[in-house]
Amino acid sequence: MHIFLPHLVLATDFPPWLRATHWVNVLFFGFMVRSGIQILGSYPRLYWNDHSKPGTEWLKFTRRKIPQDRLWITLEEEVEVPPVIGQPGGNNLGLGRHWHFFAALFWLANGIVYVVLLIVSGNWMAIVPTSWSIFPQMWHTFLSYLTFHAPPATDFTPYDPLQKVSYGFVVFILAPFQILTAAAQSPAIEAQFPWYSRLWGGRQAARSLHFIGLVLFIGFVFVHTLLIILVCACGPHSPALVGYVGNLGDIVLGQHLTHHTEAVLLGIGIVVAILLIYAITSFLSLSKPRTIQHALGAFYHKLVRLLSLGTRSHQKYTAADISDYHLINGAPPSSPEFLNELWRDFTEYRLEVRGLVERPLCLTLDDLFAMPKQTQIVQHNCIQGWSSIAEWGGVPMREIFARCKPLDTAKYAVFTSYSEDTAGRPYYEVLDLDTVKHPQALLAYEMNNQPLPLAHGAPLRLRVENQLGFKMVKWLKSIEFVETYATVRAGDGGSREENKFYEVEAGI
Ligand SMILES: Nc1nc2c(c(=O)[nH]1)N[C@H]1C(S)=C(S)[C@@H](COP(=O)(O)O)O[C@H]1N2
Ligand SMILES: [Mo]
Repeated sequence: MHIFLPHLVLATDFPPWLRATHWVNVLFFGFMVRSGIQILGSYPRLYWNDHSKPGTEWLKFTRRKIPQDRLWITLEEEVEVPPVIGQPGGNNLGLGRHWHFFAALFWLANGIVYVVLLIVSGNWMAIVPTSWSIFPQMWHTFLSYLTFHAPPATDFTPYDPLQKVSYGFVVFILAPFQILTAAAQSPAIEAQFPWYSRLWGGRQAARSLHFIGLVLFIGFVFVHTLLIILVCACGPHSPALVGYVGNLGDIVLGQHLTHHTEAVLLGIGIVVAILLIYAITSFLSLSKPRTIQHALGAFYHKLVRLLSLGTRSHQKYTAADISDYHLINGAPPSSPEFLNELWRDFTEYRLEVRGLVERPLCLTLDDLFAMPKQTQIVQHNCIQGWSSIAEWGGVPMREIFARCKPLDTAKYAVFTSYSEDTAGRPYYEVLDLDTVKHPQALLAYEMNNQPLPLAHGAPLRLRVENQLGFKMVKWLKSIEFVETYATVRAGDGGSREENKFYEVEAGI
C-alpha cells in the first residue's frame, strides 16, 4: 500500500487549498447549523407521516398543548431561539431561511472545490477506506482511546483509522445525505417530481432525516473539537494525542508537528474570528432585518434559478392519502364587511379581477360554480415545516385568464384577502404569471368534497401546488394584474415577506 501512496505517508503537510476549504467550510457549516436550528424553532415537531396530525410527532421541542376550545393556527407554534444558538435568533423563520440558503450556496461551492481537489490530488485516499481491514483497525483505535492509550504514530497516515472513517463518512455520506433530504422538502421539487419525496418516505420523513443528519453533524463536530481542545490543553508532547497534535499543525499551518504554540494560537484566532462573524451577522439581522432580507434574497433567487425550479406541478395523491386532519394557518377575517357576507351565506360575495386586463371581472360564487370545475388531491407545504394532504375543488386560474384576458404588460398577480395579516393590514401575496397559469393553480371553493370550511378560506381561496403555503391566499377578495409589485404596498411582494421576512420566491 505504501509504495502506491508515498506522498501520503511522507508528506503529511497539508496543501493550502485543503486548509482554506476546511476553514471556509467551518464558517458556512456553522451558519447552516445555526439557521437550521432557527428554522426548526418555527415548527418544533417532527413526524414520519405527511399529515402532521397533532399528537403523531415522534419528537418535539415544545411543551405547548394545542387548545381544543378555540381556533389554533400553526403560527402559534413558533418558539424563540436564543441568538447564541440560532441564526439570527428570536422568532425569525424568514431570516433563518435566508441565512440557511445563503450559506448552503457557499458551503456547496466550497465543498465541490474541496472534493474535486481531493480527488485530483489523490488525497481522497486519506479519508476513503480502501480495504475492509479498516473496520477492525478502527475498533482497535477506539479501544486505545477509551483506555487512554495512544495509537502508534505510524497509524496516522495522516489520520488514524477512526478519523479516516469518520471524515470519509462526513464528506462522502453525511454531506450528500443532507443535500438530498433538503431537496425532498422543496414544494417545487415535490410538485415536479413527486416520486422523489416519496423515495424518502415523504416530506416529513425527509425533514426528520435532515434533522437526524444535523444531530450526527453536531455530534461529529463535538468530538472533533473536543480532541482539538485536548491537544491544546495537554500540549505538544501528550503521548495519547500525538497524531492530533500533528493534525492541528497540519490544518492551521500546513506543517506537521512543528510550531505547536503558533498552531494553537492561530487556530484559536480563526475560531474567534468565525464566532465574531456569527455575532455580528446575528446582530445586524435583528437590527436591520429588511436590509439583510434583501441582500441575502439576491443569493436565494440565484439558487432558485440554478435549480431551475419551474412551474410544473404533477402532484397527484389518492383519496386514501387524504389527511383526516388538515392543519390551519392564518386567522379568519374580523372585518364587519366579511362577517356580514358570512351572515348572508356569501350571496353578496364578489371576486374582483382588475388591473392590467382587457376585461375586469366581478364574479359571484354562482358565476364561479358555473365555470369548468377541477379537483386535485395534493399536499400542502407550509414554510414552517408541516404538511397535510387534501382534495381541493374549484375553478382553475386559466378559466379566469380566458375571461379577463390579462394584457401583455401584466407580469404579476396580486391576491388580496378579506383577512388581516400579522400587522393588521389586508393579507396579500404576489405571484408571477407563470406560476398562476400552471395547471394546478386553482381558486378552490371545495375541500374534500365539502364546501370550503371557514378556517380554510371560505368562500374562496387560492391553491398553487408548487409553492409554499403562505402564497395561497384564503378568504380571497380580489386579484389584480400588475407589471411590477414594487409599487404594491411596501413593495415586498406579500404580507409574509413584509412582516415575517419570507422570500418572494416560494419554491423551496
Ligand atoms: N388570508 C390569509 N391567507 C393565508 C394565510 C393567512 O394568514 N391569511 N396564511 C397562509 C399560510 S402561512 C398557510 S400555510 C396556508 C394555510 O392554509 P390552511 O389553513 O388551509 O391549511 O394559508 C395561507 N393563506
Ligand atoms: Mo404557512
